[in-house]
Amino acid sequence: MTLTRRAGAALRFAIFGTAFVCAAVLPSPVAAETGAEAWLRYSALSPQAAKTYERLPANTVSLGDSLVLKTAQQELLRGASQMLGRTLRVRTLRVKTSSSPENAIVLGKLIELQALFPDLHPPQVLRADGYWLKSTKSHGSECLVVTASTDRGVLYGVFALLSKIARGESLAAIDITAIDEVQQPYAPIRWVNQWDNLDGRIERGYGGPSIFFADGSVRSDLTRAGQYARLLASIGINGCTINNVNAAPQILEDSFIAQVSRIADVFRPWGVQLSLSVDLSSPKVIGSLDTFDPLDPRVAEWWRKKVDEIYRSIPDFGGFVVKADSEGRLGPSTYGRTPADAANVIARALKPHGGVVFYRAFVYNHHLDWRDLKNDRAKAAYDNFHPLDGAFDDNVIIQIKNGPIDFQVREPASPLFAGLRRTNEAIELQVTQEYTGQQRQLCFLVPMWKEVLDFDMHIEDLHIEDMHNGASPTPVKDLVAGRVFHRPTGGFVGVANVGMDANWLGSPLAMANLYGFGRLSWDPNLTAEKIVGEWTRLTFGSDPLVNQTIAAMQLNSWHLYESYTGPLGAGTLTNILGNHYDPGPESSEENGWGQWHRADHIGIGMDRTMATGTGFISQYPPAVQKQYESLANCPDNLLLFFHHVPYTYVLHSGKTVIQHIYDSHYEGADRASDFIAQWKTLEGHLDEERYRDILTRFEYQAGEAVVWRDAICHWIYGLSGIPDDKGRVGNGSRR
Ligand code: GCV
Repeated sequence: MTLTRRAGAALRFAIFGTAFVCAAVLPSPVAAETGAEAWLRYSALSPQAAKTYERLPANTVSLGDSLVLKTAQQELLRGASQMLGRTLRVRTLRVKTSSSPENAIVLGKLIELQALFPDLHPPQVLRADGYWLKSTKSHGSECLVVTASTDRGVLYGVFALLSKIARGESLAAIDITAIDEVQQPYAPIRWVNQWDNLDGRIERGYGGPSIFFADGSVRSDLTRAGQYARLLASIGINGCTINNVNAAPQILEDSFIAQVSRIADVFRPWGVQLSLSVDLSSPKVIGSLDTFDPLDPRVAEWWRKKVDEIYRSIPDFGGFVVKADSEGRLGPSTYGRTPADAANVIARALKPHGGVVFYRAFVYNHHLDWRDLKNDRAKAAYDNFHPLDGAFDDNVIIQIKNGPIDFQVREPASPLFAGLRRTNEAIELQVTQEYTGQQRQLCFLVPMWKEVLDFDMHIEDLHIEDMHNGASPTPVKDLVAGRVFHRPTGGFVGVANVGMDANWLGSPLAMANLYGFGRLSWDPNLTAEKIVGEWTRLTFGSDPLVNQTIAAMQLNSWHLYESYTGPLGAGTLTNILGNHYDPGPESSEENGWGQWHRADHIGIGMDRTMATGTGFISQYPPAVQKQYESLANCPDNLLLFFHHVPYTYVLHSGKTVIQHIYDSHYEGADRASDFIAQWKTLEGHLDEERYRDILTRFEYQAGEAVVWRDAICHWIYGLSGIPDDKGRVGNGSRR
């Protein structure tokens, strides 16, 4: 195999058949199913299935020696060894005058590869992080090329190849004489946020203590942090913010930055950039300034020096996340400044290094007067950020929660997605199930996220700058929410909150949400069915009964959880002043937090109409306003989010609101108990550890659904005085 190098030097390369074989230390196969391996179990294929891959080349060559490429090759060796029982031979590349053909899996950046295979031209431009899996022949040798424009893209390509093998994709798809697949990420920003505190606790974390911090310092053993980076890389996530958005200013102290750089070191081999949440008052609290006014030149200088110092320790540092003027955190309002003033001063410090600022749109007043029916927390993000559209520097990204309140079990898409046209945006999705069962109950969130990502905002005359090459704006017809970015820098942020628990999130089934977040960030056009199918196969193996049963349970779980915790868009009716988990509908009212459902003796729901309510609906484009403003057009599942109606109001379904609430709670509790029977059909079809663990969870969930059913039905009957038609609730109830 000979070639001419593009650079012009007439060097000739060949793969040496005699080059050394790397004595890679490969981990032993998964022993006990603790869930630690998540979707990267790489369990051994049956001999018959392994045979399907026998034409996979026996050698591997890496064109380059970067850390990430080395990781990619090690991962390939590990996967081939565990799944196929094959030890790939690692070949080195040397300059040679004559060719020595060798079948190989060749890893490397396209620019390097084209020197080796001059005829190799991808069918489309490979954008950053995108990859190309291509079979090719050269001088009689069969090669499978995994290439990309960046080393990180090559790593993603290796993970994709291994995932295909683990999922047993058909021979046609993996036939090295036929494979030709380009995958490109939809957006450049694919990050997770961890809400870890420096003392080791995690805000809204349900999977054990922090993998990064303990007792006010960075952990000495960062093994788990490295393993986490591997999991993230395997689903295309390229950034991780390691500390709580309610940030301790100490994170920016010199001594702490030195500690944090150790975490960056374990992320780096996996192409995961580290970033930090920062407190805007840091220049005053840990600096020696008497102000943190973003327009004060001393404050700008403080940020500049601090950022320079960080990059000296962490050259690939990603940037900052800012939560300000929110839930008691200080912000630019202290000095009468805007979020743009605050974001830009930090962005300008980061700009020379290529860093970005994620400024959260979660800015609201939690001391609203609940007696004023015109007040509405849902309006806050749009009210605060829409007027600033275009005022943010180009390395600022506004991070917007999927809905206008706060990760409730059902919310409409945030109108801010259509309200920022000249500003970078990222959608913030919550993987950790704060309001959706806290990993103790099953709630697969991909179907919920899809509803937002696919929601048509009805903007017809929009021009969007091409995300990836900065080309001139292209017109788009329909704007879906949260995934049509108007500017080149945009994407997805997931609040993950994994912890030290062996299975990361506290429940093996909850990991479908982390997997799903990564897959949607890569390609939001994937269906929930496809994603759950992949995840189940990777996590539980190939038994069709196991796959069908678990996938169906996951796909039904969000609607089920909604049915007994927050029907008709009323919110979760949970204890918002306490654990955000137990039923507590009274806790939403008569306080300033603004998670109101306005239930009284006559009716229930927030009137957010333009005609008589808070006017929130006016923040949407006209066609969406039309959909939500009128009772006739408003979908039942968001009715109480947008309208206050009497309990006797008749839904599109033909039921009254009160009867729907009774029925959905009783049906929900019954269906939760059906989960037990469905799970029991899997006994003997999967490992005992996970079978038992998950069974216990479903038994618990069935009990919790009854607790919710009784609490909400009792509460609403007490308010309305209207008994259940079916005699289950109210005077003379038969149950
Ligand atoms: C990190 C909700 C949560 C808070 C969280 C906040 C946020 O209010 O309950 O724990 O704070 O969202 O997203 O900033």
